[in-house]
Amino acid sequence: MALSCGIVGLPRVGKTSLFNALTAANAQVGAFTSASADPNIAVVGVPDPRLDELGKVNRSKKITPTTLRFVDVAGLVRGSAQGGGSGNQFLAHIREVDAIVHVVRCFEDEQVIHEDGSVSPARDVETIHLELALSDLATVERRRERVIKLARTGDAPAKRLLAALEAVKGQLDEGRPAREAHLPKEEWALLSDLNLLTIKPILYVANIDETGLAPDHAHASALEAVAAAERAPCVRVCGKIEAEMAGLPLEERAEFMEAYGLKESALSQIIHAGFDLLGLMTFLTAGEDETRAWTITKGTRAPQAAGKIHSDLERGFIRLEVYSYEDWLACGKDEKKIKEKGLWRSEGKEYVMREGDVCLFRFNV
Ligand SMILES: Nc1nc2c(ncn2[C@@H]2O[C@H](COP(=O)(O)OP(=O)(O)O)[C@@H](O)[C@H]2O)c(=O)[nH]1
Ligand SMILES: [Mg+2]
Repeated sequence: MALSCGIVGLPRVGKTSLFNALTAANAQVGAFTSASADPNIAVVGVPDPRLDELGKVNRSKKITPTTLRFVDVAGLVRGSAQGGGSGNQFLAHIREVDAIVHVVRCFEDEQVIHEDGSVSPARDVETIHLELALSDLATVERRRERVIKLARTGDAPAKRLLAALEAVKGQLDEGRPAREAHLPKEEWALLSDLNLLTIKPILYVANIDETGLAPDHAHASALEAVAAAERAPCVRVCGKIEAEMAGLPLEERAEFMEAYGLKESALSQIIHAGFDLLGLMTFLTAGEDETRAWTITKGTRAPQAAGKIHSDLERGFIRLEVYSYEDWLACGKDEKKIKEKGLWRSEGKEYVMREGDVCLFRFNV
């Protein structure tokens, strides 16, 4: 399963522009479109120059990047939870995402109507937080209704679940995110199937225009302050410019970006911040059939990493033969030299995987 991100934000903040920039999918973008319930969904290959290099040298028939799935839903408006706008039914489409990408308008443009009449990142973030909390509150209350009778009969698991639900409800009632409830890990596990939105990690995206690149840009800085207070990452992205650019061939895109002073593409920034946020890393496999990138959680040991490729590799794990991509580059992309220098390692079951490991798993089933 690809890692998935749900894009949220008020209407006309640039969610779909960002989605298009990320996916080059050209979903409908509009200045006055009403909220449509159907989400845009795209699976995007994560660009990784290491794959291209390894693939070339290994004469690989196929190169397979790791992927990210983006879901772009309609904008939340103030009062969505009470059925304002088209309500918040569409949030169901992002209940199962791994992380939330919260897009906030930081650009001024009189042609594009703002839901609340002016650009104000901190206020907009509050609006969305509240709507997400209210949506979770409804979910929690529904579950509570169902479990409360059983809990009253003295059923122990039901009582435990009820207590956890009430702790979370206490936060949500105040408009606070569920994640701020003080619950032990085992209690959180009881709530996992609720797929609460306000426990998901958030990545903020300041949607800026060219002026937003200045470090002291007022709107972007305001959003960064909000994100910092929540210890959440925040990236600045020119959604519109990048969406326009998405249709261009790669070389022209680079020129375009340079002309605007953009250093890193939206996709690349979001991938970096997102991987960091979720504690993820990448290892690589290279060969004639396929060169491929694999996503794992930091701290994963060799057999479990092997299990990502195939369960047989985990079950029958013998050892991992591995070198680092950096060493491979330093050795002129020559595996023989890596071996000569003793950089071709053989690792056992306890080995903790490192970013950029190029791996060959030995197994026996
Ligand atoms: N001036 C300006 N307009 C933008 C920017 N980003 C998006 N827009 C425009 O804002 C409108 C709404 O964008 P859209 O991506 O559909 O917003 P969504 O409702 O959040 O999905 C469109 O007309 C976009 O072209 C930007 O950075 N600057
Ligand atoms: Mg949209």
